[in-house]
Amino acid sequence: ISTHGLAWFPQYVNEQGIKEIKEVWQAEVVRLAMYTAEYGGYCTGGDKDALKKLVKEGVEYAIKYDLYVIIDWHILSDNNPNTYKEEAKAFFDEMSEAYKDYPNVIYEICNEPNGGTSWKDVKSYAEEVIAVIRENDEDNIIIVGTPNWCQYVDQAAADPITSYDNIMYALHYYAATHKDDLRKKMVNAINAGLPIFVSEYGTCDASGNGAIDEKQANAWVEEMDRYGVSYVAWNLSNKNETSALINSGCNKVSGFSWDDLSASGKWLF
Ligand code: IDC
Repeated sequence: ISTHGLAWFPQYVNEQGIKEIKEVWQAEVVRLAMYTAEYGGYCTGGDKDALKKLVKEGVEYAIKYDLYVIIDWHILSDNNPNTYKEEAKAFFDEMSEAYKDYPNVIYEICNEPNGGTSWKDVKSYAEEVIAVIRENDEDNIIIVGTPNWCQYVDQAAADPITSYDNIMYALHYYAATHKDDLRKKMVNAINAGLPIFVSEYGTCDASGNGAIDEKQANAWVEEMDRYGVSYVAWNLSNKNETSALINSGCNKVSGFSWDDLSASGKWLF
């Protein structure tokens, strides 16, 4: 399960809620989504100390309850991860120094390159940020985003990062938008030897809204299970949008009942 943007929905990072992600939802991984460039983003006037504090609280609860936790540098409107590369290096230097001894922690260094950002650009960014992380933390998993909102895994498969180990590549889908073609890309990349992590998906369309496509959502899960691919649902919030797992009228931050869940929350549960 992924949080929504931590700057907007900080309340879901709470001990009981994270505990329930493990014990009630029976998820094995929680993703902490920290936007870099949107309103209140880490690199666009957001409160850096408050955001880092939230990330650290989330990580510590995840460690306590034996979950994997993804620290997600959530680029989106900044398009190209190189836009805030220096900030990313400083951020991951601090995080990897803090968590090098906890295999729970996974670093996702660029959510979704987009806007025509090439794999070459992503790869050069990744090699610089990975170098910083590996100075501190020699083996925790690092997830690298792929071009076109994490759909062009074929480009990464054709030219993977070879100078470091334990690197995975992100594929993201929204089931009402991305169907057979993207599933084929996933399978081809896996067959080419690329380790894929679906660090974000939705059952609705790519806007995070619109109708749920249950048939496609189930087809994705079947295919991911067939290949042992891990997957993380967008998003744990009560925002009034289809992808939010909690109903917009529910203000609880843990202890959700069946009726508190949205349709996508019910599907996931
Ligand atoms: C969406 C949120 C929405 C928010 C928007 C812009 O659901 O509430 O207003 O971001 O910040 C992604 C992105 C993810 C998107 C999601 C749905 O990683 O940030 O969240 N999506 O559009 N990629 C494909 C879809």
